[in-house]
Amino acid sequence: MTAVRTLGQFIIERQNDFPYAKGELSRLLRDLAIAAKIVNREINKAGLVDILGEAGTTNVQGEGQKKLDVYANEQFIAALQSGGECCIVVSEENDEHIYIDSEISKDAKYIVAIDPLDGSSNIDVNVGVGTIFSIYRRKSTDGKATLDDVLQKGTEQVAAGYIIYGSSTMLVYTTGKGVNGFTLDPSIGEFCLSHPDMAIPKDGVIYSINEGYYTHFPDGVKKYIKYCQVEDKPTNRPYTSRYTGSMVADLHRNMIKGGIFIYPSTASSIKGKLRLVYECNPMAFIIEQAGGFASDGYKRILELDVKELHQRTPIFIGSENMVRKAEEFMASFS
Ligand code: AHM
Ligand code: MG
Repeated sequence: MTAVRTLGQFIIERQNDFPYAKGELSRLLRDLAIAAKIVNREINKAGLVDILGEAGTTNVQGEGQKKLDVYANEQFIAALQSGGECCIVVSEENDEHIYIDSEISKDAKYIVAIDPLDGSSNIDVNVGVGTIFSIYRRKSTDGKATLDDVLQKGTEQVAAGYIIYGSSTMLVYTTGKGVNGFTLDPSIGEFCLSHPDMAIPKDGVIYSINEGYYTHFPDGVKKYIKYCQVEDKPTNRPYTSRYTGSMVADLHRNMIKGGIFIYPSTASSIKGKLRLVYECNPMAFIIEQAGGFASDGYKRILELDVKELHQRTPIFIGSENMVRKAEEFMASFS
């Protein structure tokens, strides 16, 4: 019989991968995993709104119900606050970065950027949603960490991960030494190693993009979509189109099966929709660690300059050969 390896055990085993490891990053990952379990519990109750009360109302126990994205944001921030390893949190839900000022976090070295509940419009229809996180080490060595500590390039990430609240709940993360996936076993309340050394196929047959905006896409993207749809046996075309509206779910599927996810610029939103710091950079780090690639259509996502907390970027991410092909179309037509 093979023994179960929990996330907690795995993190401790891998701690020595870091020359400066003192257990701080391990504790930080543990704190995020605890918050993920609490958020997971709440998401699983989401279908019971008729019994428990709608968000914004008071439930039968007299407790106020919160919108799940607000709830998730509070849980992750609270876990980071009480863990003591994080000095600044950047969240999709907050306009400004949040300083964690407490006695236990006065020597904290890590900055966490987080999208607490990505794809939250899917909650109402019981389709998978996710959490995305990215971890940096602060660069400044004394005083309070600053905005410059936050605005680091994606290549500077020390860890990144996502949690997918799907038909089962999984936590997938990297510390720059491959990607490992853990499935939550609700009966023991632990994330257990289920997907060691995840690798994305170099080629795939799935393309994921919101084709409803087709007429607003740049020509390079329009031509690439047409390329995906053309019959060509040697390259397994036409490809299959799959899009849930939840980036974590779409990328998780494409990582396992092989595929490309695109959120390009559109006529009304020239930088696209997705945010660099807490959506694109962490996903790019994970996908590259799994052997894939992420681009803004021309340049590697992880090397983009970060100027603002909520900066947006177009993204082409997934199986390397598919992303390179899409870049060729962008170079030729856009
Ligand atoms: P959110 O952070 O407000 O949930 O938005 C991000 C989500 C992604 O998960 C998803 O890929 C995209 O928005 C879907 O957008 P659209 O409905 O424009 O296709
Ligand atoms: Mg989001």
